[in-house]
Amino acid sequence: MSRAVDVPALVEQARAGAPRAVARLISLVESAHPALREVMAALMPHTGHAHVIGITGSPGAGKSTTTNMLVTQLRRAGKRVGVLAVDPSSPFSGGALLGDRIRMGDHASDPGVFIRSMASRGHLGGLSWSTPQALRVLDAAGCDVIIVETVGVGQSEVEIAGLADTTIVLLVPGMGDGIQAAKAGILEIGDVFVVNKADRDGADATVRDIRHMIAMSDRTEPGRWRPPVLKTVAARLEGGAEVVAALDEHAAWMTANGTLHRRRVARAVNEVEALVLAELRSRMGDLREGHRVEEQAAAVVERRTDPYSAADRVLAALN
Ligand SMILES: Nc1nc2c(ncn2[C@@H]2O[C@H](COP(=O)(O)OP(=O)(O)OP(=O)(O)O)[C@@H](O)[C@H]2O)c(=O)[nH]1
Ligand SMILES: [Mg+2]
Repeated sequence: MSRAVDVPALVEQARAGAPRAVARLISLVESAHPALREVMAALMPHTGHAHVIGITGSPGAGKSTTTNMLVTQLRRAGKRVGVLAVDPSSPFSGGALLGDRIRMGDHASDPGVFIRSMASRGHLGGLSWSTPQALRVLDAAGCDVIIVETVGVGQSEVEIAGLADTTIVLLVPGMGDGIQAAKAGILEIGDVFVVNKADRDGADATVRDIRHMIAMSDRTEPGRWRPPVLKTVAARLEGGAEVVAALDEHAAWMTANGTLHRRRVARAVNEVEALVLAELRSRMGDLREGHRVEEQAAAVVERRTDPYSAADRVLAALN
């Protein structure tokens, strides 16, 4: 099933910014291709530059429209931008993203913008290892900023936040949102809060609500980042400059005090653990297929051994 991959050539083309090579590398990630080990090793020296931004918010809040606005803004500043749309609920990329593709149409032919989608269901711990790898591809391709947006339903917002350097929490006017935000723990994960659809009634009240909740939380403690709360009308590209300024400020703050490094280590912990668990599960499957577990289980039932000793033997066989 897996075609032979000329990894050094692909990596070189991706580094030169060839969109097809970038797309191909991301589909290798999506399909958990065996060549990934070599791909990641080759990419590593060329990564670490991109500022990874996660956008989270309830369905329809304007994540895609805001992404489009931010890309416009970042392009004006001459930045090279990657957009990674992750669909954790689907094993297939494509269809579900059509709407988003159209909304990103402004940038579809801009060589300074990479827009890629990726499905991650069906991999064990899929999101936790596949997203960092896709981000690494875009990073090595020279992106200054990468925006990660989730699509589809049921995504874990907190999980997405764990994959980004800076997390934007997108809200829309309306009292309910503030309360929902607190409930969902969104207050804790946001580095920049954006009240989008500020052309609607109640935007200022929602801004006040969120500011109030931040003021009441432990996020005002000395030494912590105090998240700004901004207003946008993404559909009319209004407020994008302020959001980008806040993102830059957050990046500078994180770099200066070591937060960026700590966050990235925490992210790599998840990635490495996910790879270890996937490997263990795969070896466990092999043992099971060879009836090694069954042999031990039978010994337990026949009282020739106890379950702990049986587990010890299985563990020894995993190595
Ligand atoms: N009035 C108004 N509408 C907006 C604004 N921004 C986005 N919209 C509209 O809100 C709708 C949803 O926007 P999207 O960007 O698709 O929202 P999303 O969060 O990506 O949605 P999902 O990916 O489906 O969760 C679209 O019809 C947008 O045109 C805004 O600032 N004002
Ligand atoms: Mg969307």
